[in-house]
Amino acid sequence: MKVRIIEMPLDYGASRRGADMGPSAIRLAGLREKLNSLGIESDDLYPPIAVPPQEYLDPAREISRDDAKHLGSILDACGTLAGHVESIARSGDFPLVLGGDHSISLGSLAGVSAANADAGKRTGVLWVDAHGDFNTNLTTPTGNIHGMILAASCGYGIPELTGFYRPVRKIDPAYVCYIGVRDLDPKERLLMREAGVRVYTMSDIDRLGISRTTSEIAGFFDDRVDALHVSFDIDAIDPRFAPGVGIEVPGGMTYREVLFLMEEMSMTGLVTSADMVEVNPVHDVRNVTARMAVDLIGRLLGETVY
Ligand SMILES: [Mn+2]
Repeated sequence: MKVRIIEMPLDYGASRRGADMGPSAIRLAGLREKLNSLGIESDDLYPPIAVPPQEYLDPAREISRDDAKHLGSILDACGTLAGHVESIARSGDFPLVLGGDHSISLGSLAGVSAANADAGKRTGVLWVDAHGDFNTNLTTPTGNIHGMILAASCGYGIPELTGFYRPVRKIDPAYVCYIGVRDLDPKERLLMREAGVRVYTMSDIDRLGISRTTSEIAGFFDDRVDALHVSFDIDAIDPRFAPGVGIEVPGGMTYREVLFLMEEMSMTGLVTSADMVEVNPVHDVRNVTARMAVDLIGRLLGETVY
């Protein structure tokens, strides 16, 4: 297996600017060196996907509505991403997508689900996030597409998003599990309940402990799916540890807990693709958050201390 790194410098799915610098920060924090040290073969997509900064978006492509901001530009960029991710997944390699805000996962999920579905594999999704990202145009308080991506991938929302790439539902919500959740919008929570996703909130981690929580999550996927996509929003970590994020929500997972989570997910043997998103260097301190992202990727790909 080879890890194929794709950089997605896109930040217009969010209100706070700066996540477009996430891929550079993660690269400079030593991602390639980490993979080399683990003996993992890897490459970077070159030339990278061209994602114009917000100031240079093409007005002719820029469908934008108040309830789905920068829709046209996000669909364009994610369409290119989905094609790359699909072909990597089909070849049996590991697509690793570096965001960017969480809207890029529209492309990752479309790509992996297309490849897996054609191979007769059920795709599970572990959404590591402070947020639900399960709004639609009707429930969103902001119109920011990064808050709608998982709902859209599960078939909820405007047809431009739900029918993106292929006119089918990408992910069965019965194969979706969250961890780290602590900030949901009221109508978003109702839709998550209706969809039937599994959720481990911060209170669940407090109640069960991280060890039992992760073993339940491993069992959840082991019973249900053939391939697991891990979508890691760095804001799942408490902002005391990871200040360089899109939306800081206090009361998050500790650095130790997320490292442990990634180790345990690696040990399931199910993980075949991943995103690392919402690293925001504008708000970071000496690139510490990007360095955490590198360590998390290492653990997810099999690194252990001893
Ligand atoms: Mn997110």
